[in-house]
This record gives sequence, structure tokens and C-alpha cells, in this order.
Amino acid sequence: MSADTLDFDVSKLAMMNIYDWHTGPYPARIRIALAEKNLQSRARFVSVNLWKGEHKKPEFLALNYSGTLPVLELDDGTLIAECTAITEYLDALDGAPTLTGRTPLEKGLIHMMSKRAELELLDAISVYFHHATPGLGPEVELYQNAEWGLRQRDKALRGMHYFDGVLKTQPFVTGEYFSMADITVIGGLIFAGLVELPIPAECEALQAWYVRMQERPSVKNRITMSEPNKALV
Ligand code: GTS
Repeated sequence: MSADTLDFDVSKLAMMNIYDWHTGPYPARIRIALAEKNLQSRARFVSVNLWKGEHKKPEFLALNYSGTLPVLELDDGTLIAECTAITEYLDALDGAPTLTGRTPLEKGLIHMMSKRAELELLDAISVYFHHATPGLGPEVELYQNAEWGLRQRDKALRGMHYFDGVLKTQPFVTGEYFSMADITVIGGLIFAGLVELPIPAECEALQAWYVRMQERPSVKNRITMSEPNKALV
């Protein structure tokens, strides 16, 4: 442990706003990262109601051009969107990154596997949800392409088989340590649960890994962790 880490006092960190939706799989990635880093006391959650399309309103688009959650806002007004970018920021705060890699090799592998988990699983399920199911409802889903959505569902199922293969030989997605890549796969499986896309029965390693991941307090408490701040909602 470096001197920086020993000196790190979480209570001296300025409060951060996190624009969030409590059941959302992408925002869940940031809640899990916060809890893994023990930073949840520095976060104020600001609820943006996806079902009412609040994330597509000009006020929110001014915060995040992409119109998606989550967004991190620092006390000087700086805005960071994109789960990977937010996680990298949070992980670097204490000078002791545990989620995004400590060495160049770890960093490269974690970034690769997390991106793969987005492309092959989480983002694919998101497209399936928005295009081949009622999604967030007709007020929000202004364009849908069911065929594209169904292809993405099949892609996600292939992604589950891929991660099952990875987890047959190692305890975590990039090897021996829990990392951002695990969090991204967890996000994908949270979304899979919401759209009722079960992990195929033959993907036993992925199923067993997910059972273990759900026992982590960061994952177990991901929805209730914002309740003390509910007054802001
Ligand atoms: N690449 C973005 C990231 O990594 O942050 C994707 C973020 C994203 O798609 N967030 C979802 C969203 O805003 C939130 S949730 O579905 O997990 O709740 N979706 C709304 C929409 O209309 O796309």
C-alpha cells in the first residue's frame, strides 16, 4: 500500500452528484463501483425518471449529450458520463485502483474485457429492450426496429456462452481479481433479468459466478444504497 493510500481520507472528498435511476443496469455499475471503493458516503443520487423520458429533455441533454444515465457531476460542475469513464475516475481517487487495474497489463486486459462485456452482452440487451420489447413506452421509444432488437438478443445469448467459457477456467472475468469487467458483466446480467432473458442452463460457470457476485454487498445493496439521499429525488 502506498503512502498516498494511507493518507487518503474519504470524508475529505467533496460530495459528488450522480444522475441515476435506481433500477437501471448501467447506473447499477456505478453504485457497485462506489460501494467497492467505499465511496458511497460521498455520492448524492439525483433521480432522473427514464419511464417519463426525463433523460431526453433539454435540461438533461445539457448535462449529457447522449441522453443516458448515469452522469457524475463534481462540485466544480465538471460532468463525466459513460460508466467506464466514471469508474476510472472513481477508482483513481484514492491512488489505489482496484477496479481498473494497477499495472499496464491489468489495465489493458480489464478495459478489453469490460468493452467486450458491453458490446457482446450489456449493450446488446439494451438494444433488444429498446427495439424488440415495449422498452420505455411509446412516449420514449420513438423509433423501434424489432428485427435488429432480436438479433441483438441472440448476440447477447452468444455473449453469455462466451463469458461462460471465460469463467470455466478463472474466478473472475479477467483472472484472479474482481474488476470493472466483472461489474460490466453483472450489469449485463441485471439487464438480462429485467428483460427475462435467462442465462442458458448449459452456462453453468456463468451461473455459478453470478450467484457468487450477488453475494457481494456492493451488488446486493445496489438499489437500497441511495435511500438515505432520497430527499433529493
Ligand atoms: N454507454 C453508456 C454508459 O456506459 O454509460 C450507456 C448508458 C445507458 O444506456 N444508460 C441507460 C439509459 O440511459 C440507463 S439504464 O437503461 O441502465 O437504466 N437508457 C435510456 C435510453 O433511452 O437509452
